[in-house]
Amino acid sequence: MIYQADEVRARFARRGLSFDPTVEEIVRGILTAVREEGDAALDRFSLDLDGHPVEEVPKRLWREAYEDLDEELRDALETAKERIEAFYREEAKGGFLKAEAGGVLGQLVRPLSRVGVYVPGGSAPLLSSLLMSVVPAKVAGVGEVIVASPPRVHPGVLAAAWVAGVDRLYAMGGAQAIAALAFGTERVPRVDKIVGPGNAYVVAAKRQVYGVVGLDGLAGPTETLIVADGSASPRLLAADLLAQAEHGPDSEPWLLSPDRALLERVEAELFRQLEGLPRAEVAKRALEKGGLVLTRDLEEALDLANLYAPEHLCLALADPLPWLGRVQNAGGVFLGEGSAEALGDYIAGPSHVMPTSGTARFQGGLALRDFLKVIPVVGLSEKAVRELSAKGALLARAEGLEGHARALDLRR
Ligand code: HSO
Ligand code: ZN
Repeated sequence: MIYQADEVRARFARRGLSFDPTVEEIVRGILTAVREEGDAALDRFSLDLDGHPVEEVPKRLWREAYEDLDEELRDALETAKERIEAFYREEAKGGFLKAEAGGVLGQLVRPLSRVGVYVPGGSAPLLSSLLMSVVPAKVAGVGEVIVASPPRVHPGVLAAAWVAGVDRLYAMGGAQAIAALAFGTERVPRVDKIVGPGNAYVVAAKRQVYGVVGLDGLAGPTETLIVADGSASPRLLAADLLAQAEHGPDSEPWLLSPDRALLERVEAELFRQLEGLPRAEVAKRALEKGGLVLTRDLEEALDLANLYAPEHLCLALADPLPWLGRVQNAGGVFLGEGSAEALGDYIAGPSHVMPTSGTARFQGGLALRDFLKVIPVVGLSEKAVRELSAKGALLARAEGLEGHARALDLRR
């Protein structure tokens, strides 16, 4: 089914995370119990919901999982890790201290002390998600990175923990894992920030603990929007849409193009390639969530893409670079049909943890600065103190805050 641009515009403009009141309520109960009872509640929920008590998985087992991997997979994991690391090393992390009339003004940049990374269990063991959150945290200089992943933790995830240099790993999942990381329990140390995607319960829990801890963002189902011109290969486009679609029935693959013949060929390719895809059932449902959209021209396609604010924006264009200037809202941009989103998922370099559900309107993909905080520094000269205090006191009195004004009057 090929939509006209006007048929999707209102839907693109309206979208956003939704919150299920039932999930919110269940999660609230779990968070309160873990906060009040610690490990006892954590184990109770873990047994009830995941069939296992929470346990810390010792490093020895990560190393064994790593050594048990076949050599090629081990090499791929190492390459992915090295590329992510090299990418984030490029992100400047220096603060500054600048002299100002006998004093200084500046910014200190400090890594967070302890970060919790949630790695979902679910239908596919996302070992790449571990690398994509842990490696940037490590490059930023985070003191301790603690991973939570639902039991039984997949050996691939353990091996990735070994490669990435995780500090501690707990077999725990769901809202109870988020609670343990946010509040701390007897066994699980409290973290400063929680990052990583998860299911609806994890997302609800993250939202509810925000403020107690920092967050990278709230992830909804994953999505890809491709803008293509007539130069793009229908086979590659269909394959990329299906790679997106196989994630889950709610993930959204979109293709926007002014070229009707291309859309028709992609539609035919989709049916062909669906056959024989192991996750075809899931992919079919996702394809209904997204769609193919005929636009007037590429400008309209880019405007719609900005309105949608996709997690992944793929520009399958003969000459994509000039269009980059038109990109306003996207979690990550993939230039040209060679730079497949699936390469970004695993090995290109930037973290695949990117904003979904339209949150790319206000944030980009996971970056080094998500693991850093900026601390302003004020060290004024005596002269500046005298001069600024008079004006400061004036502003304080305009606010009716006499105590502030007097503190400054004493320095005039
Ligand atoms: N495309 C997913 C990440 C992923 N894909 C992991 C495969 N493994 C969300 O960006
Ligand atoms: Zn993916």
